[in-house]
Amino acid sequence: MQHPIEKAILVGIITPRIRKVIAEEHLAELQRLAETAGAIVTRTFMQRVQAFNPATLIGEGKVSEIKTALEEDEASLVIFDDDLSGSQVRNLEQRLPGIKVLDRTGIILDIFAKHAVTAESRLMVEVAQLQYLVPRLTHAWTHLSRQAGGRGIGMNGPGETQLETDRRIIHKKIQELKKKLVKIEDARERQAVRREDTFQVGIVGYTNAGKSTLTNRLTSSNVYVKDQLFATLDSTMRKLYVGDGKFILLSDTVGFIRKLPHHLIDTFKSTLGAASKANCILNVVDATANDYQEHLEITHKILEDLIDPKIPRIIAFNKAESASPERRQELLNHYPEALQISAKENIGMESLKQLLIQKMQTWEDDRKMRTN
Ligand SMILES: Nc1nc2c(ncn2[C@@H]2O[C@H](COP(=O)(O)OP(=O)(O)OP(=O)(O)O)[C@@H](O)[C@H]2O)c(=O)[nH]1
Ligand SMILES: [Mg+2]
Repeated sequence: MQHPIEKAILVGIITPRIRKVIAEEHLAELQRLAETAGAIVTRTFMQRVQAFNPATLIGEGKVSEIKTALEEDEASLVIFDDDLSGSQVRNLEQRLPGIKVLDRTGIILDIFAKHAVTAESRLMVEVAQLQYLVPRLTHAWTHLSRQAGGRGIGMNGPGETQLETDRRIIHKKIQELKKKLVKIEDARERQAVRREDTFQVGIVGYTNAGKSTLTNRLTSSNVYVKDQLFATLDSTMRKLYVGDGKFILLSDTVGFIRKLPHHLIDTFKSTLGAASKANCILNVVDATANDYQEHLEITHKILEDLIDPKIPRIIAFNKAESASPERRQELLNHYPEALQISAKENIGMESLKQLLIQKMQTWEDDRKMRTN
């Protein structure tokens, strides 16, 4: 599912529930996703709707408008911020001949495929891609069986048989890949057992918040940092030395994003497992993001299923040096416990380190109490 550099038009939707500034933020994020995937965005469209059009998601008039824009810009790709069903993709592709129609999930999968490095994350991406494909195949199937119509209900057209075979092959492939993943995960589990004596901190948060930069800053390491979405896909563990030859293990993991597809979360659960094994969660939040509250909510929601609510959490607002004084005051008012730091400018690192050491000591004391 890799695409060469292509010109793309983006489409966002404002429903009555969504405020305009937030919708714009969502579309700006989609633009970053598209660019990270290698597309050049020529225009963005935003449509206000009361309800989604089941056939094409957006209204027919808007589809025609987009068609003209695609021709003018010589663009070959249209990307929707909202997820499209298989039949919506097909309907849109019919109305926009020669144009590739993608949605947010499709783009995220492309980026994941580009950024996966280890055998494990490659396998996970492959599973997620196949799962994404299955419902789309179903619709192609309906389409083909209809073409074979006129032969009476219950008479299988050739298309139907072919598609059923395709679906079976895909399901079988998914099962095989999952088996391979289980083996890798078992090995990971065995390693995890060995680490039980060490205090572990899971660094989590929205993509591009600065998790890897912070990991590097705290541990003087060289984790890949880039101003793009999903720079990190594979978890890495780094040691933060805290004196007396003791260390804390920091794990830097894949970032979150709104509308992260469910099957992707499920598939990536094992990488996030690094966070689920953690004795403390460090949630890094971009203090400069206008929708930082939504970032916090999304992170919270994803972690809900993964992490014991009793595990202590620290919120660190990163990029504080670039946040406005009003924003910093707002953060202070609403999150008095949270730290304001700058991983890039090396601000607040000592306080953060002390706080982590404090959490480690509490954890050690609890353990001693339990074993005595
Ligand atoms: N202004 C500012 N920029 C920062 C700070 N920390 C990180 N950045 C920048 O933010 C961008 C993303 O940083 P990363 O460390 O890759 O972010 P991440 O959370 O690991 O992102 P993913 O791995 O993509 O989820 C990079 O361009 C960093 O240089 C900071 O304290 N201030
Ligand atoms: Mg990273």
